[in-house]
Amino acid sequence: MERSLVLVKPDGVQRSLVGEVITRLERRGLRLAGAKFMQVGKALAEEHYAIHKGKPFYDGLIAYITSAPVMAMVWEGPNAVAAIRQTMGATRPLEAAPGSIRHDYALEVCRNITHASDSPENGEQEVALWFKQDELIAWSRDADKWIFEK
Ligand code: IDP
Ligand code: MG
Repeated sequence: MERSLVLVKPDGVQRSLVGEVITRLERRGLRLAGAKFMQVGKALAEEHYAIHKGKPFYDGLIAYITSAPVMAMVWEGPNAVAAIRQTMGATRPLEAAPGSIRHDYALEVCRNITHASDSPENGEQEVALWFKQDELIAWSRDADKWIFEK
């Protein structure tokens, strides 16, 4: 079982796509483990995007993620990281597969609607950065046995 941080970034929230993102992840079979609607401060933004520090788009990226509220969530499931990134689509919307969120709702890389963790290790790290332990729910769904093999 893997976990991924998922953010509906400020453009997704402003464009009323929070429900759409949740719907797609729910329908895929992933299980929600935590969620909070929040305004991201500069410190969290800089820690979350530390790997991009020094890149030409870094300042714009920090400004973007702190510009308005985000919907922060944790989704889990078997191979959740790869499955979620597939549902989101490639970073650059014009390279995203048809049917993916970034293909269907975005045009520009700097307004690409969502964030999702890029490896199981980063999934755990990002979940720990964004959520306190008591903000996460360990639960099972009646449908789990019809979605997860074990
Ligand atoms: P990811 O969100 O698909 O994991 P990353 O390469 O980790 O993509 O980049 C983080 C975010 O930074 C992207 O989602 C996008 O919002 C922004 N970004 C990445 N590359 C560029 C760029 O070349 N120009 C502007 N923004 C970029
Ligand atoms: Mg990334």
